[in-house]
Amino acid sequence: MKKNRSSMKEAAQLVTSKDRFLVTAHERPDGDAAGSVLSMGHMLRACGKECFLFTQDEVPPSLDFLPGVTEIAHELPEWVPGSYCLVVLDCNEIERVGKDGRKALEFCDSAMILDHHLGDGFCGDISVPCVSIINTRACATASLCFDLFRELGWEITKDVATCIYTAMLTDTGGFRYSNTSVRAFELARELVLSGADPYEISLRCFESRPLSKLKLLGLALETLEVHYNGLLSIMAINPEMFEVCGAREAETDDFVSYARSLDTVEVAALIKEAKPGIVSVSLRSKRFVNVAELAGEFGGGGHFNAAGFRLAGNPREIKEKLIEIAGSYLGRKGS
Ligand SMILES: [Mn+2]
Repeated sequence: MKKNRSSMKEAAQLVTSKDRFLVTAHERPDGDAAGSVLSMGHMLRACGKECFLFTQDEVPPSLDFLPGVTEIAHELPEWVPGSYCLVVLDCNEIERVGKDGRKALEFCDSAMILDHHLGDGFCGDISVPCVSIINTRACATASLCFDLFRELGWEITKDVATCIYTAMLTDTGGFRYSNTSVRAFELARELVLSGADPYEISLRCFESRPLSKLKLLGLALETLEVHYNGLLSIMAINPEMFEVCGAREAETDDFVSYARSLDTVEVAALIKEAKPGIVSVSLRSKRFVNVAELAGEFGGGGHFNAAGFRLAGNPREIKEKLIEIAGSYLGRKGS
């Protein structure tokens, strides 16, 4: 049996059989990562299970309205190995959890992955029982959490609906991206019926930006450049810009969408040097370029239309290499 193709029923059986959970997601958590971890935590606790919520990095301030967000820890406690079920959400490689990912795995006697990114999962690499549901068609990992709760017959509370709705809203870019499916709308309807407030959540997600962020966006837009007749757009941010604006790294989460919004663009990139020598690149595409594959050439990954990678190096050199390699991807179908 291929371990990355478990059924929801198998996942439900694992959850039912365990009492203690360590729930985590990818480092630098976004709306889907945090929303998935919190919805899982709320549901497990409501069923009398013990759970420890962990993300390597802090949840961005823009998501501090999520119910229970302060209960997510960013350090692992000293534990006896082998007594928890590890739940990994919104990523499927243990390294994506962060530097403590391997340590988290040691605590556990079983594991479960729920994710919608491309990848095979780590079940094949570990010896403990492992359930893996990787569905790249799911609009958000939180929608898979929802399916699991349904399978278990658990009732969705207002807090859980708020966490899952936020995850879906952010991962679909406000129900605009290519993952915005019929199922996404059906699920959104159910979540609103369960108490999620669409207007309030959208205000918190999209219209509660700190001044520092808009100032930084202004500087970033000044750097916008295009290549290959406008098919490729690139924006860049350096440490001085963060300094001048008093902005934090997490505040740049959606900047690449401005580069993508240009009429001629197929591929957009944001090259961000938050700390000197550490370069994060966010990639987006509109139609035919698989940016997960493009990111893979630099050791990263993600989805067909949204991906990224992180490297130590010189941002100018990384940009030159990116322009060259992106050119070959655009040449396959571009003008
Ligand atoms: Mn996601």
